[in-house]
Amino acid sequence: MDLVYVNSDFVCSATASSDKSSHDKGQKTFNKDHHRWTKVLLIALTVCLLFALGAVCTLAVFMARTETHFNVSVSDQEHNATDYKEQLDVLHIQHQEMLQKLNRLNESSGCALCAVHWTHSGGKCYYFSTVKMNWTQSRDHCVTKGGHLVIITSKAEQDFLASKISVTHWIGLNDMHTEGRWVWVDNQPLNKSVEFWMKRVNGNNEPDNWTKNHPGGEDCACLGHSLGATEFWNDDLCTATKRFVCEAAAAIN
Ligand SMILES: [Ca+2]
Ligand SMILES: [Ca+2]
Repeated sequence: MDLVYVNSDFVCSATASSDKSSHDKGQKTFNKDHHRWTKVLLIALTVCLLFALGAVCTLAVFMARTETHFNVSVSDQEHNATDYKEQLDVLHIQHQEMLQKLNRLNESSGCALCAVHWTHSGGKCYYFSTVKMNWTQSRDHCVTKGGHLVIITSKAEQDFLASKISVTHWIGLNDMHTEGRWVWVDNQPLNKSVEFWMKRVNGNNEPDNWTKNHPGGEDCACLGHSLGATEFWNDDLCTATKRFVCEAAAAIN
């Protein structure tokens, strides 16, 4: 019986030993696979990181080049703008000098830069009427003379015209179609930076669209006021009769 038990122990021991050996082998296999997959994952992760790093570097280089290009471009534009402004200033000075020469030439030699009875100034010709007409008649009369009711585009022009008249004259400005929207006879809206409406100390400025004597208001502009001052603009009743100023291009301007 003891032999049987001994054999039985041996069998059990052998079986247990065999199971342990098998378990160790499985564990080793599992560890090997685990290490292999860990290595693969690490390699893959490293490759991804290298790609990401490469992309970041490429993006940084691209942005640096773009910024450099943008800065150079802005610098060029600023330089060009400065050049153009200087050239424009030079041209403006040359234009003014040429106009002064033309004025002197016209005054001294009687060269026909303008038609008879027209006065030359600043490359334009002006006709100061001696007869009175309402605004519409004045406008049409200027056209028949080859010009148009005067369009004032600068302080110099305003000063020149004001120096030439002693009574109010129609100019080519009206707000007939829309009250308060002043337009010149060439349909250009009044430039708010070049307007010379009469201002009064008491605040009763022009244009006032005065309706006391004429309910329809005042829709036509004139240089000077009927009360005397001629250096500023006033709005008046379009059917009133006044002298007027026509304008036309000079033969050389
Ligand atoms: Ca008006
Ligand atoms: Ca008025």
